[in-house]
Amino acid sequence: MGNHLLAAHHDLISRVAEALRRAHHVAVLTGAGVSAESGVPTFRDAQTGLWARYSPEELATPQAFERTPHLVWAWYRWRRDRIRRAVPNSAHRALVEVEHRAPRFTLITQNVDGLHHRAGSRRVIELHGNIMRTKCSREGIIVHTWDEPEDDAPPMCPRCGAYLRPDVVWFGEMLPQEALRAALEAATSADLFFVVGTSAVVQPAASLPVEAARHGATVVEVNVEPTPVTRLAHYVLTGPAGTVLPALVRAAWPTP
Ligand code: BJW
Repeated sequence: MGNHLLAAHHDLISRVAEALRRAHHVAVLTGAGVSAESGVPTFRDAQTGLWARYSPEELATPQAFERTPHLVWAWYRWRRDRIRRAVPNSAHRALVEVEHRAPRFTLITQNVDGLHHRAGSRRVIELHGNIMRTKCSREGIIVHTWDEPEDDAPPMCPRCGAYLRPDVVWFGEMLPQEALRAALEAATSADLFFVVGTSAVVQPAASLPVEAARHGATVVEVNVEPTPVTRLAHYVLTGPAGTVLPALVRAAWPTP
């Protein structure tokens, strides 16, 4: 976002910054858009490159892994490579700053890329797992060391011989129950709830801002385009998270 756009936002940024300074419990829900400026592709924006012809619904399901394990494994291997090369951006870093400043802070992410942790966020609720962890597709046990086969075949579980898979949540699978409980508790107790870089169409994460608003939180959306959250948000900051969030932090806590 250019300076002229930030100028147009000035009044809005000041008001949200004031809310940020006064908040007792700030909760933030992030999605793929927060990592877009680190070069990690989002799910529902126009896909580019090798995987452009597949939708997430065709790859991120247990059925896809059963039908075409090589294809699904190759997709995750490709994504892990990109994520390893990516570095956290100014949006991730601004959220670390908010964690340091807010009396209580909860970061809830749908992202599996671990970039919030790498930026320095300490407590992160990962709703959809982590792409760098691997588990047995039969028993669900986390497997720490395994050999990457030369071809696209998924590696085998050293205990039972079933395929290994990434420890992420696919469509039709339950979210980690403790993570979901903690996210819901945060959404219903926060007084300020940010929704950053998510299309807000995937459940149950998409219900968190709705619950937050129902329980009295001020909801702030940061996104480059409208989403289903836009109509319930009290403030909508339109622009890239990597520009909007640092501007907000600077306005809330100006450095001398
Ligand atoms: C920027 C930006 C910049 C870009 N700055 N912004 C109730 C009703 C209807 C359906 C369901 C329901 N309950 C359950 C379902 C089914 C299903 C579901 O929700 N389907 C919908 C699609 C309709 N949900 C599930 O199956 C969930 N399980 C579940 O509920 O279990 C119980 C149950 C099972 C069965 C039946 C009923 C109940 C599991 C969902 C798991 C989602 N998994 C994935 C893959 C994870 C692994 C992996 O990474 O491969 O999670 S799918 C994918 O979507 C991934 C993401 O975390 C998730 C959300 O995507 P996100 O982050 O919002 O990304 P995008 O690309 O969609 O959006 C990017 C946004 O950024 C855009 O808005 C851009 O504008 C913006 N942007 N640049 C700011 N610089």
